[in-house]
Amino acid sequence: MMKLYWSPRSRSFTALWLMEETGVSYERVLTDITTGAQRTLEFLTVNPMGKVPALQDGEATMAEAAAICTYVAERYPEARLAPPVGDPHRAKYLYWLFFAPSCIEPAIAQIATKMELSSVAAGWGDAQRVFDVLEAALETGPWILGEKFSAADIAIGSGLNFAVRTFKMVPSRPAFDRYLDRCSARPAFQRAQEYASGEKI
Ligand SMILES: N[C@@H](CCC(=O)N[C@@H](CS)C(=O)NCC(=O)O)C(=O)O
Repeated sequence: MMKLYWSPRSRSFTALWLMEETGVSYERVLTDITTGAQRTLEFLTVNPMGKVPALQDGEATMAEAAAICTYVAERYPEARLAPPVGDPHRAKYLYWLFFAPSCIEPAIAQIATKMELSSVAAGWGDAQRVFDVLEAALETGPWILGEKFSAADIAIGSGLNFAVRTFKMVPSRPAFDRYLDRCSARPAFQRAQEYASGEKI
């Protein structure tokens, strides 16, 4: 059984939502970052970065929420969270999975720190461009790839949810609201939120 190392009120939400979407049993290993549990030698062997979420699957260990989304979607193909190799949707699927940590995350950090950078040099351009591109992609819906929900929605949806709803750093837009309403209506999202909020361990 996979072990998911997680902490309430953290980016663990993405991996919790993912695991809940698979319908597969998994073990949640509480690694409370407010107590320093992420700095124990035992945890550092799972993720030397000392950050949650992290995953252990038998002898394999890994971290980084978007990488966990990619890995788990492939480990459980029956959950249909990834277009199979050869499916033309796979290109955009991988694009959006990488867009979450490569563009949404730094755009949020840029807003939080008011950091000024050349948009030509910054890999994500700038926050305005990131959220404009995302808005255009979500205009049609219902999901980032169109009709089919995928692990890319988990990576994108949780990043957008943090930016727009949890931390209110990014002003909402009608397409974001419609998309986030659809994400948060999913039972797996709601179960993950119970853990992520600290309501349930
Ligand atoms: N790039 C990582 C970021 C994970 C991350 O920053 N986790 C934070 C909580 S949101 C953490 O574990 N912080 C504990 C620490 O740095 O000591 C991912 O996307 O999974």
